[in-house]
Amino acid sequence: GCSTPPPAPASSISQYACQRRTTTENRNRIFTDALEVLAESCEFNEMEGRCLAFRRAASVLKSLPAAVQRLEATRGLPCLGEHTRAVIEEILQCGHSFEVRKILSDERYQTLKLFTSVFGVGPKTAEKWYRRGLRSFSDVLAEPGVRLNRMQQSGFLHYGDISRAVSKAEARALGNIIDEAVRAITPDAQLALTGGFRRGKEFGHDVDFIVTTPEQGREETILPQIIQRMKKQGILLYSDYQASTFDVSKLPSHRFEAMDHFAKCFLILRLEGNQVDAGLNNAEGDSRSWRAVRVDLVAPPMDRYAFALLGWTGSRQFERDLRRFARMERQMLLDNHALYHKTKKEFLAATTEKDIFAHLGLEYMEPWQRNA
Ligand code: TTP
Ligand code: MN
Ligand code: MN
Ligand code: MN
Repeated sequence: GCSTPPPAPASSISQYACQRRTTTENRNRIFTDALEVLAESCEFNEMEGRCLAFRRAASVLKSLPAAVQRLEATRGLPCLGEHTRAVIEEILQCGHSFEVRKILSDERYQTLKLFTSVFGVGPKTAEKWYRRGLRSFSDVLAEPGVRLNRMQQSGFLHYGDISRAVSKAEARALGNIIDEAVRAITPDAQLALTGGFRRGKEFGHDVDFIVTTPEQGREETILPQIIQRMKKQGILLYSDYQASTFDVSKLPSHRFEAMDHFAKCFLILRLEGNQVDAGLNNAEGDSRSWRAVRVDLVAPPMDRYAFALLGWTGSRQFERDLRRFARMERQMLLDNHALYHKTKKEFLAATTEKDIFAHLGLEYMEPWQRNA
């Protein structure tokens, strides 16, 4: 290149994702995809520190308004270490990273990636299967020593459908179905889309909803009722319901990245009106008018709604950095239930997400700016 681009105002970019506006438009995908492979490989090898470092670096690159075209453009950016810079430089020079290529062709990485792509199979189980010498789904399913739990059985049963991305149109259709159920059960309930689709993503791995009721305590019974209704409608393919273990007297929770205590369910639903003809490229001619979709529902009490909505909207990196920012910069503890001021020893109430950002002294970020 001949013309030198103006240097990025690197010093103005925060190390915290909650102080960067990150849309779904990622101009640095070539780099962030590579860094995410490195992060995942670290995760499989239980190197959490390095994993987080790669994820933070990828997140910074996602927030940039333009593609990185020269290594100098990354000077002054936060969270980019030596290793990340070397990967970026290699990609700039050769179009790919040799280290990433090596990981992608590694049998252990490929196998763990395959196994963890099954609903209900985490890194621990995947590792266990790998150490048994299992390398494929047919290996797993033929192994007498492997006992699949109910979730994993459904994961294998609906593998083709639930590993296929969910579109915005499909998310909308599911929203209508759930809204109808909620309306029929409790007309004054509040239902909202959350997760990746609330952030404006075009595709997702599931669809996330949050539901609450003005009547305190009523939210604890609404999920079992929704589940019952869907079962009667014949659209419930799998349901894992977890009753609330939320206890105000146990706040604040000090657990990092722990799941919240609200009533929730992880579902697989049958969605009618399949737009793709499944029979087209299928030797068995398995043409169906429906597909299976993963759906998550969470039901916090109304006075926790803003915290739950903020927590479930994500992205995961955005959430991590919100909590880290609260702890490191404000001496506060944030989780899906509450915001607690450690030195003042008091809870900060909130009815909207804007209240929480304001308590934290952060500029408000719209959901579509939280794709960190
Ligand atoms: P996901 O549905 O896993 O992720 P996503 O919607 O951002 O992206 P996609 O589904 O398209 O892959 O989680 C959404 C958010 O919900 C995420 O920030 C983590 C949060 N979450 C909780 O806070 N508690 C929970 O128990 C679960 C399951 C998720
Ligand atoms: Mn989701
Ligand atoms: Mn807890
Ligand atoms: Mn989810």
